[in-house]
Amino acid sequence: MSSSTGPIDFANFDTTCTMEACFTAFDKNCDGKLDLQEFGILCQALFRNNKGETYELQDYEQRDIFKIFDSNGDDFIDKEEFTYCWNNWIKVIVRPISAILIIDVQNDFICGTLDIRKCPAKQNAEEVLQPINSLLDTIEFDAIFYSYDWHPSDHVSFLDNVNLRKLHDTSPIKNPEKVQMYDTVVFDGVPPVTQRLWPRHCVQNTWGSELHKDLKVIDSAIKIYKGTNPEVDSYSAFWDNSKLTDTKLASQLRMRNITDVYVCGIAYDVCVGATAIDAISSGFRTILLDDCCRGVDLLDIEKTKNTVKKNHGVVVNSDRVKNMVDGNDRRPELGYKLALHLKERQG
Ligand code: VGL
Ligand code: ZN
Repeated sequence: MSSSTGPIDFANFDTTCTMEACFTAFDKNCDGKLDLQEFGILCQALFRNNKGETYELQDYEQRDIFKIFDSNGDDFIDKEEFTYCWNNWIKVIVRPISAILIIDVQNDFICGTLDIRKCPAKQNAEEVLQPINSLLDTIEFDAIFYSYDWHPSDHVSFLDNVNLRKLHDTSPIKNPEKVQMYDTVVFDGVPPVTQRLWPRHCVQNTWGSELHKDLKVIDSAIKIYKGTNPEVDSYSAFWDNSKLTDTKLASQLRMRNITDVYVCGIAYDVCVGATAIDAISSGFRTILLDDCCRGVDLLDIEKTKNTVKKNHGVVVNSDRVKNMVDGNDRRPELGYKLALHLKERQG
């Protein structure tokens, strides 16, 4: 990171930055259009944080973004192209609309039947409560969602239900007597279903499926229930594992014009990870809150973070959220991903 001051301060967006003023400020040679170099200077002013540090945007990323907004391909961004860039890209980066998704902060994962302290990483899920509550206390999110793992009693993921269904020929374990906790099997069906087996947990309307009593619950928040189909598990709060049914979370977010999604909760490498990946593929700028998550397996937690980063999401601690929500800490990864998404939408 280097420190330099741009000609336009996006931190004072509402008072000093009109589209016209911005275009003029970056059109250094006053030819009525922006070339790649002028656009690069704009990017430097855009991708900065509250400490005045500029984030590095790779040259290829800058070129990719430039090409996306140079829709007629003449190597300049003219006024008309800039209008589109301003409304769909710059405005989102400087004035994001933010939602927080609080994933499965339920008794069973913290102190019940699937207490993750007993899982390989031996993490204590209770530790997510304080940082999540603190975020809810200090930050005005535009929308708040709580997801519930919400299983019927005969759910396919419960080890003690393994005898309710036939194992498929391709199952790594074919004898139901031999199947153990956390094993992965394949159940018969069209198509066959791959399933990891967990202790009975989060059964609908039981104490185990309630949110932890110390979790702050905002009245106006929206609740998302998943894993309700007995035959299909659902790690992500967007889609079940077979992508058969969506929970309406994506449409709820779009209805509210949400651009940025902050994901936290339990379990980091299972439901939180699956939700973050689906958030990215659904076109939301996605931020994973590292200190607000606890998980099952350390290696899988590492893989989750790497997958999110590889797909242009960001992984941060919760102390960075305030400035990001306020548009005062603007990450190039999220800007790059948004540009790619806009290109996809244009076809
Ligand atoms: C979860 C295992 C089984 C989770 C749900 O919420 O991460 N993990 N069902
Ligand atoms: Zn479950």
